[in-house]
Amino acid sequence: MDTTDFYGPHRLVLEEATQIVLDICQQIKQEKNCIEHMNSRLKAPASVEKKLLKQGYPPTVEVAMTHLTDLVGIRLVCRFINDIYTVSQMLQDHCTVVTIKDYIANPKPNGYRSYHMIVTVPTPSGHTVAVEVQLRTISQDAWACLEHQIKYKKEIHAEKLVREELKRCADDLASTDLCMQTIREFIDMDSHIVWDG
Ligand code: 0O2
Repeated sequence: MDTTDFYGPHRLVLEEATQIVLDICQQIKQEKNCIEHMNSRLKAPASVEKKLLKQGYPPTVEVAMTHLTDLVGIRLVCRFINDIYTVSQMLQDHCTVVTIKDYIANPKPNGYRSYHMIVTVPTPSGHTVAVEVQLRTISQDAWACLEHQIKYKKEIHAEKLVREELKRCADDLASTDLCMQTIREFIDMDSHIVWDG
């Protein structure tokens, strides 16, 4: 089913919430210059139905509107790990935070790293809407895109090997992200030092 048919009049409310959070993120981006890019999506109807059925609910949009907190998803891709925590703090000044899952401090066993926030915002039409905000570095985003593709591949002959290699890449990228963070801190510090000789 297509997104407009599935969401019906609820789509407008979800789009209002999307715009409110995107505007807040845009403001943060301008203030701090630490968001590389951002995008948003409404959860695909098939994904909504699958999730509701898994939780034992009837797969209708009305049930989704009351039970799911990730119908609106916003992804913010940052340059450095520290930027993620800065943006998260700033978001908390503008939205009500429901939950935070820090898969950067606590990566998933497959190597997935990302920082997930569920926030709520009031909309002009008088609703309170939950929005899932995912914050990642550029390399975490590249890794998650590649890993996501595997889920949709019907058959991978060397799946175990592929998963092991992906996990290794995730750990290497995490280590590189930390090095890049250190280099940036050094450059920032360096610009405040007057070198003699
Ligand atoms: P889509 O297509 O965006 O809807 P659940 O939502 O039931 O899986 P939970 O605890 O609500 O569980 O969500 P969690 O762990 O915070 O993560 C949900 C979203 O994070 C996923 O959305 C993915 O976008 C992303 N994610 C989580 N784990 C992984 C992973 O191992 N690999 C990748 N590539 N992405 C991950 P949906 O619902 O799967 O997708």
